[in-house]
Amino acid sequence: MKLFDKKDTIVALASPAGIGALGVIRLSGPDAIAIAQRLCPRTKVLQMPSHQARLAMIYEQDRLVDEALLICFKAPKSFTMEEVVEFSVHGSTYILDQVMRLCLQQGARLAEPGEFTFRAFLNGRFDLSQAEAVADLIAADNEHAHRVALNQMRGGFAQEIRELREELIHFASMLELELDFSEEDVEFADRRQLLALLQRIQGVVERLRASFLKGNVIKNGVATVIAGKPNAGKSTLLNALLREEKAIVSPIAGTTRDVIEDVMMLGGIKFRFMDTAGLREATDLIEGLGVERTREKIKQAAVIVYLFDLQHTSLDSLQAELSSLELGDTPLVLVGNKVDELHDLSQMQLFRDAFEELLFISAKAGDGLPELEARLLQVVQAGQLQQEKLVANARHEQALGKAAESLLSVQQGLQTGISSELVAQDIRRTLHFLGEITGEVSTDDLLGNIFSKFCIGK
Ligand SMILES: Nc1nc2c(ncn2[C@@H]2O[C@H](COP(=O)(O)OP(=O)(O)O)[C@@H](O)[C@H]2O)c(=O)[nH]1
Ligand SMILES: [Mg+2]
Repeated sequence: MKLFDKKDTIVALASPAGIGALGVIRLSGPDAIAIAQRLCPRTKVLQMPSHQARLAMIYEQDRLVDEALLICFKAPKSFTMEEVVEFSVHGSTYILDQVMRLCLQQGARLAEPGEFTFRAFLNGRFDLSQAEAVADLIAADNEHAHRVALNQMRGGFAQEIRELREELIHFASMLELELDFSEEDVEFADRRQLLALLQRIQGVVERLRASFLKGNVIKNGVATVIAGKPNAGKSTLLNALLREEKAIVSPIAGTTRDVIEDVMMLGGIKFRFMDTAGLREATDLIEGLGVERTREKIKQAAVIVYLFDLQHTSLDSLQAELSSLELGDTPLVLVGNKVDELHDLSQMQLFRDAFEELLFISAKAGDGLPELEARLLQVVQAGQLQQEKLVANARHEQALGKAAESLLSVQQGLQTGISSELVAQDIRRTLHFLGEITGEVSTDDLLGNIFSKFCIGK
């Protein structure tokens, strides 16, 4: 994709489209203030001080278009570090269209998605990870997500990475200097210090990678799969948790064929609940595909809620079902359903003895749901989500993963005494991946990809 032209003055609606009490139109670029002056010929816009609001009449020739509030932000003290103008106008779609049209007529062009933030990045207002946090901040729909995004926008872990990267650059150049003097067998780069630095970086990278689990949970929700045999009551449970009739409930086994999904806040944390097709030998093609999907979802889940019908399940078959799930490390919350129908107390005791952590609920009557919710919060360690500097962005996590790999080869290289040339190469790779996070290393593709996901006006 072609990257945005920086010499243009761009304009966009900064508030949501549609009718509102007010609408904000934002201009940025070398001609922003001049264009505002042409829209408001009776106001001395060019003489206005920066950062002060002023009432200004917008005219098209002699026709008054609107009474607006005007603020000029003079470069470099603006979001984009360019000349910026904001008009607050009355929020009718007609007025917004008119003012936009006038700005275009006077020489501005429509901003591309993310172009304001892109300019802020190019002009050095913040690094790439901070620019990405702007998008996260706007999308944040809960307290935790808001805090993580705000933190990241204000610098987050990027500063730490930048500093470590600087130190590493220093060593890389020392090593490369050695190569120039290779005849003379000198060592400019102290190997012991280099190893210590590498270990320090490795520690930071690993800590940040580990935080992604939490960061991702905060941003995208805890992927919680409700699994079990047909008729266990999975759809009933989903509906009860969401407090709405989302999934079809029926006594006919195999009713749910696709994965039904919705989000819900529990204790300030977003959970993505997924109701799935019951696990059994499918009786037709569509159900078979549904069961296949269930198995996929189980693999991707952060938590599995495994539900079974207390009355119609024997201990042996339950144990067999659980081992066939192949859960690995994924936490499991085991739930016996239809406790309202269970009158055989010895049966209950049997299950209780076999599974210490077993919860008894009635999805239909709503019994035991608060306990289930509390258990879910406990499993995701809600308390630990308070940590401030988290990696919440999948791109950052990937770059960290690659950095970790190359760091390992540098360390191995040093220990096995391979040539400085190869070590220097691996260090350059590490520098590259760390730099990708902050944007010190970037390609047009990468930038285009990131900023095109923003919406227009950001
Ligand atoms: N008695 C009783 N019946 C339930 C309970 N939960 C679900 N059911 C019934 O079990 C049948 C299957 O429920 P459904 O949610 O469709 O199960 P799914 O196949 O696992 O999604 C329906 O007739 C539900 O009304 C419960 O807690 N108690
Ligand atoms: Mg169902």
